[in-house]
Amino acid sequence: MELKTLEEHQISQIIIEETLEDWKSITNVDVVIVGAGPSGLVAGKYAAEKGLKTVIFERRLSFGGGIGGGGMLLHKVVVTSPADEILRDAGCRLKEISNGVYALDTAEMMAKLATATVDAGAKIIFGVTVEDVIFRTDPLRITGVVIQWSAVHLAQLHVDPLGIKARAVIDATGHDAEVLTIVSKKIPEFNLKIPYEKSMYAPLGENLVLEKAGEIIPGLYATGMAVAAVYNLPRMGPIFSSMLLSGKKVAELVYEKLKK
Ligand code: 48H
Repeated sequence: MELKTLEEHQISQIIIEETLEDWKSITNVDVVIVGAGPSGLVAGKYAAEKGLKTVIFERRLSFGGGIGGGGMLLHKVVVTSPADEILRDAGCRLKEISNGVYALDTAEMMAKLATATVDAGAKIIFGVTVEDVIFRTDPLRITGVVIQWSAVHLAQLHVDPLGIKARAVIDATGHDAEVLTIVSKKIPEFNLKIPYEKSMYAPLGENLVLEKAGEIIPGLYATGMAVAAVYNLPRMGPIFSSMLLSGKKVAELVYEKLKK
């Protein structure tokens, strides 16, 4: 077997040209999703399946968000019906514990959800932090996000960011609801207050996160734990049904809005 080799600069050229081709298209999209945790991945999968041009910006160099940590680092996750359908749709194998109650490995859930999202056509970009939003007035609305390399943030360098245009932005940043928090601090005209989540009450938290997931202010949606932060809803611990179902719900709401 003869191994094909490349000169170092040829490797660099391929990376630079291929990356730039993607980035040209990423600067103006239908949907920006902030965070590649469970809710963001599911939102990305269903938005892309509907034909929406979708990009997920993830601060870290991996996907899955809080899935990998399971419950106190134990490598199983619990989901209940009908959220199991989303996981089956992504090819996950579930163990039925009792009627409508399932468990699966954290690694399988992360890997297969991400594969399904990528296969649906969503782009996941690692190492990018959303640090601000873009807005317009008349009517007042969110029209995009402001991004920076996470490494620049970590090094605390003063580097100006880039702006990305999006017809819809989804905050899937988890407990801190980072995008919504930025809006609450920087654009008082939206009159948005973020009370953050309540203490644990799993059944109530699961139901309310699913019920309240949606468009919070024009152009900006919340899914997953970000919903709990906006409405002061109880946390639910390591059960992921409402994370998955709220991701799907938000993707469908965005599609309904954008197709008009
Ligand atoms: C780019 C960012 C930014 C940013 C954050 O925390 P996540 O897993 O979020 P969810 O809501 O999909 O799932 C929550 C779940 O994991 C969980 O914590 C539960 C169910 N807790 C219940 C309880 O009681 O504790 O993922 C968020 C992702 C992460 O990967 C972050 O790195 C990323 O978003 N992120 N990416 N720019 N500004 N902020």
